[in-house]
Amino acid sequence: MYGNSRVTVILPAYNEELHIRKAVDDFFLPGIVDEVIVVDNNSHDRTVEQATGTSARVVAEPEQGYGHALRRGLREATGDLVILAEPDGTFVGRDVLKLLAYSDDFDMVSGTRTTRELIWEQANMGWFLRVGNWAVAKLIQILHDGPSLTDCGCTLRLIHRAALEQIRDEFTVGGSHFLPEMVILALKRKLRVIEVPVNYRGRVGQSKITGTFRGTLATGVRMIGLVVRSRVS
Ligand SMILES: Nc1nc2c(ncn2[C@@H]2O[C@H](COP(=O)(O)OP(=O)(O)OP(=O)(O)O)[C@@H](O)[C@H]2O)c(=O)[nH]1
Ligand SMILES: [Mg+2]
Repeated sequence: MYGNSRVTVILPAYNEELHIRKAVDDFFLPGIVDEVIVVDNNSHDRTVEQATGTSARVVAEPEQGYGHALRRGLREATGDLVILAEPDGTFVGRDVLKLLAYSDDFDMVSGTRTTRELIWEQANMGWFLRVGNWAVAKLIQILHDGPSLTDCGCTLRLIHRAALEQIRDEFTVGGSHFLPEMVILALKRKLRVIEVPVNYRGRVGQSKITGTFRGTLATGVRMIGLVVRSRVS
């Protein structure tokens, strides 16, 4: 509980057997986090087996895709404050506290991973990714009249249930460019959005989106297309 609010953490998982248990333990902050949901997205390793032995609730999302997995988690969450995270070791469980602190004043609190002081040495946040994430975030900020935005792809974020209910019927993206759609819908509804710097560490296990230059570029192009299209439509 945070004050009188129940807190849910969602962990989308596609072949994350190596770290899923540790991630659940790390995010289940005693006395604060009430529910952790692991969304298994057709993993063909031992992710489900590993997650089943934890205190998380495991749900299966058959529709493949980062966005589909997160949207399923958002539908399953029962908390008043809903947090998206990842079970790959890149985020730090205690950073949930940073999001919660700002949730007193904002409808949506997104982490940003482009703050140099919080990027760990092993993190996959080299020059290209850092500038790319920053640039697409600035495009969202400018085209959609947003607050200062410095990262378009940080999964770690919080949304109030009441805010989520205003936008969730309008989600359309099931792929890797889901997050910009979430922010743009929030801005269109005039929800109060802010970013806070969070730790970003090296990944455990194999990367599925930004592990290759090709994958990163494809996601970036999809994101820019969405940001521009949703401005003119
Ligand atoms: N790419 C991808 N990720 C999925 C899918 N379903 C669930 N996920 C999870 O979504 C999260 C994001 O994928 P990652 O491979 O970590 O991509 P990333 O965070 O951009 O990059 P790295 O953390 O550096 O690998 C992970 O927790 C995945 O397990 C899917 O179909 N595709
Ligand atoms: Mg990741």
